[in-house]
Amino acid sequence: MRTVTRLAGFAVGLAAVFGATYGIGRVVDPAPVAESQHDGAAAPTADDRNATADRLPGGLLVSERGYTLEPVDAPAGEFAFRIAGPDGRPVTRYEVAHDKKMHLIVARRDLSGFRHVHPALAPDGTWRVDTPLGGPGQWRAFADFTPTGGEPLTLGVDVTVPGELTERQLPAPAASTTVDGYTVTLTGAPQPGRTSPLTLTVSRDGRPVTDLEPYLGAYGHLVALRRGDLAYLHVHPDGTPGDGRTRPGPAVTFLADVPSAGSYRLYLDFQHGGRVHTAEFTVVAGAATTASVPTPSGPAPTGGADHGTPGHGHN
Ligand SMILES: [Cu+2]
Repeated sequence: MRTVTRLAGFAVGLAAVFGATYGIGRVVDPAPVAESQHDGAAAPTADDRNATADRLPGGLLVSERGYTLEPVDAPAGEFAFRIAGPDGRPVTRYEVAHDKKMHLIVARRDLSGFRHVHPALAPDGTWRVDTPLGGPGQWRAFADFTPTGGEPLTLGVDVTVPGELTERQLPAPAASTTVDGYTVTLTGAPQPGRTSPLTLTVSRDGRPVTDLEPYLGAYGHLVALRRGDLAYLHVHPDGTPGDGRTRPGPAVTFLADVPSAGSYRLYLDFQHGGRVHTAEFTVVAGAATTASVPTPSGPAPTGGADHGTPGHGHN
């Protein structure tokens, strides 16, 4: 039973990931805790520390590898921050990734209010943008960037917008959703611990959209946030415009690496008609390992892209 073996190994891996990320994610200021954990426990080697950092999903830490995300006081209606570098000074040199030097993603802790914006860099290293924070609540802001001479990083920080807030329930998993008159259908299911293809198919008025416009160097940009700690997941587009094989819709395929079972919210940005639209999905990874095991029926799943038909057992 290859599947059973894999699931068992998987559960052990999950415990490790959850143990690490949950402990950190629950603390107000994660960076010092991460350091004290490393310093306090049986003196891990530098290799151990690097290995741990490599396994952590992005966005859980406000400070990593010497770089720290520092919100800056800003006028009403504006959001501003800096990235302090290893020398303590604001970083002013960045590499372009996905068409931009800085991607700022925000979402409330209940996974509502997602926005993905691109701030402007001032010469002193301050990033400024019309605030994407859409009202009261506990927000998480993610800075996704590559400092010149460094590795890609996603740092995260909590931001509170005062006022009356209404916690929103996470919408139930669904195979399709609508946004701005478009219907977007998701096929594929993320499988913890391995790369899973997710395909999003865009239609409008019942007809496939075959003239998607490149956005951030791809026909779509997908961000996934994990419920509970808002781990920020890298989801890479499979193919780029102009590579001779990637078509401008209706289907856009991504390769997702989710680190654990659990619920995730997917946010697909795509451009059509000169405007960016965001379609949102709830997906549950590894449902069979946490819920009751579904009764086998029909042929065993073969894995991969043919998952994700409605009623696949994810709930
Ligand atoms: Cu971006």
